[in-house]
Amino acid sequence: MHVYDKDIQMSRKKRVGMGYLHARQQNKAKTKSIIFRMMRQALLSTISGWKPSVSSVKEARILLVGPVGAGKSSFFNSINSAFKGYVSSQANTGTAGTSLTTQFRPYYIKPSSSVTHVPFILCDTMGLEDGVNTGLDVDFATILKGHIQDKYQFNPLMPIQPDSPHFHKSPGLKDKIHCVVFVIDISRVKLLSDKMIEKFVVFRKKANQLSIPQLVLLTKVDEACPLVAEDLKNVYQSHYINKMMQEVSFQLGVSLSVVVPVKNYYQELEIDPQTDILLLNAVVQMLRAAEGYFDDFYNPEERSE
Ligand SMILES: Nc1nc2c(ncn2[C@@H]2O[C@H](COP(=O)(O)OP(=O)(O)OP(=O)(O)O)[C@@H](O)[C@H]2O)c(=O)[nH]1
Ligand SMILES: [Mg+2]
Repeated sequence: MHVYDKDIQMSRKKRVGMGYLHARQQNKAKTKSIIFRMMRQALLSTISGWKPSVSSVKEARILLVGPVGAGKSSFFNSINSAFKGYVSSQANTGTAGTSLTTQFRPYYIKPSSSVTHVPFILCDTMGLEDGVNTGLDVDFATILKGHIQDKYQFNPLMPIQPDSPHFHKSPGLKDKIHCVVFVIDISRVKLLSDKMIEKFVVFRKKANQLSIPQLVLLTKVDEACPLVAEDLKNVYQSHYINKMMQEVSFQLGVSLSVVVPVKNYYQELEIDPQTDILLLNAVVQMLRAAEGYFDDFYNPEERSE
């Protein structure tokens, strides 16, 4: 055989080998993608099948609070996107020095063809600032008790007045907050000022007094760790993410089991099943926490406080 033919034969062998490997990798990626889609669908079904154990309440009201720019509004947009099946941006997001969100905004998520019932409302709020009272600071307890209605404009100079058109005089159990979520940018956990931590401690005390369960949502995990930016499935293996989860649990005095990492949609044009899985898992944790709140009302008649 001519040397030249041999070369061709070798390269053919190589090519076949490489082709085989390539096909195997493609199959693996396909299987992975199918599994992620199934997991995403299972989470959507779990959420839409969830019902509060108190019949007078149809949806869990989840309150998002946290520093300016932490990703509260983006979290609502991301969850809305996960339910819609495409990236949507109903709430305004971005950076503006002070809080971009200045109103109290309870957001409903519309059912779609794949999800017939969405049993929660995400309540977006104004961002907290170091030392400065942004308005939410004075209205926090009033929100928890269900007195504040959609589109209330926070006022740092004074709390909501009972004669305000946004003041609900006699809220029922369905109007109260059933779970508080502290939203924090994971890269800023180490940079939280004493004043901000003090605010969280005060908020936690108020929520505890009303027996409202709390969760900590750590956002922007993609920015915090290159391994996670490369592949979101590394989120629970990342040493840095783990360290920050422990740090925030210590700083705020919450158990590690209520600290949930997520990545929001912030620049993507299409949804991604892996991002959805983290986001929807956060919602499942929130509903489980809210369930703890409703357990207090199980069997006996609804209590008004
Ligand atoms: N890389 C990355 N950026 C994010 C993520 N979530 C939010 N962002 C960005 O962070 C910035 C602030 O996000 P917002 O959702 O507006 O934050 P917010 O907490 O509502 O801010 P205020 O309403 O001003 O208090 C935006 O520019 C977002 O694009 C995330 O998970 N990863
Ligand atoms: Mg906002």
